[in-house]
Amino acid sequence: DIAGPRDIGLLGIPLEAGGAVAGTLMGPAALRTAGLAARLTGLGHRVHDHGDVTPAAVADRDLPAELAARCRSAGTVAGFVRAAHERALSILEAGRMPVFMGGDHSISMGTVSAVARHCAATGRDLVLLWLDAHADFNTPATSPSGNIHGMPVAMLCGDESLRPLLGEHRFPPLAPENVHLFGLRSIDQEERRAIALNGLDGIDMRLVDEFGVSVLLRRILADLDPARTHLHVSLDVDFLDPEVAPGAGTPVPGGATYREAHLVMEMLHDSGLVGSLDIVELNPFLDERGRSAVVLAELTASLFGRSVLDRPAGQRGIARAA
Ligand code: 6HN
Ligand code: MN
Ligand code: MN
Ligand code: MN
Repeated sequence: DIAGPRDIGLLGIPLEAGGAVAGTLMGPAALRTAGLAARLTGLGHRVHDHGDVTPAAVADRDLPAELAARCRSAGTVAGFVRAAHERALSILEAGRMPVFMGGDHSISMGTVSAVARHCAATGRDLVLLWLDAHADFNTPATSPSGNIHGMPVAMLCGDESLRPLLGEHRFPPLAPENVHLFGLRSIDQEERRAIALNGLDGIDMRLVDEFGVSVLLRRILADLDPARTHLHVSLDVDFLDPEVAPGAGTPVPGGATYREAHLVMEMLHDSGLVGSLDIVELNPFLDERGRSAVVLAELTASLFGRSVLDRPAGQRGIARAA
């Protein structure tokens, strides 16, 4: 439950090799400059900044030849993924709620796999909410780009060809029905087929337009058992419309508005189910005067309880008040 004061652990994972556009390595620094920690302590939480990970030394030749051939910078990505996994696990074991600051989206191979291990050890069900324009469900065999940031969901669902990126670490793969892709508006052809084949829950922008984020998110949350569920939220900056957050390397028009994104975060807060968060793909080099970094910091504050008016428990949302 994140209703009361929490012990929050920030971890920077300055990786850019998983994407095609340089600059996401500055993401953690920009989020710190945008005042992320102060916004959270201002809400009454305790915040410990664990600094940035130091990547493990992994060369392309240390990986299966097929993987290294099909994926750009596989060794560099593997070094960050392994280090992120180890640091994430120790933050979770220390009882802190981790906020992982990317870095491109391939960091989630390290962070979410660690959360999956922690959940298995503590008897909880891991549910993944992937807020993103993209599905990130490519594999080395299907990817049109070879960019690893388009593949983390496949890896987390157990794709064997991507597993060597994590080295010796083992984790229980996510069940596809526990993966909710939210905000979709750009999918590759084979990726689309794989989503249907594997039974992932996909919520595209057409559904958001038709029903609104509140109905769609409530439907996901209503199915979750509060006593057992650990909800991991992976927030890609391109979930937002590029007009709201221009600091994105793979922008797609037609994304979430400023208020839609805040409403998602506010409802997630009220659910009390969120146990960990990734903030990824922020590219400060493409940003305009830091405004995307500020938007992401504000959204994180909403996830941790910032609200316009006080909303006593039991009076949150029409459904429960009625
Ligand atoms: N992201 N589907 C495209 C690819 O190259 O696989 C884009 C992936 C974007 C990844 O936004 O995290
Ligand atoms: Mn725990
Ligand atoms: Mn992504
Ligand atoms: Mn994306």
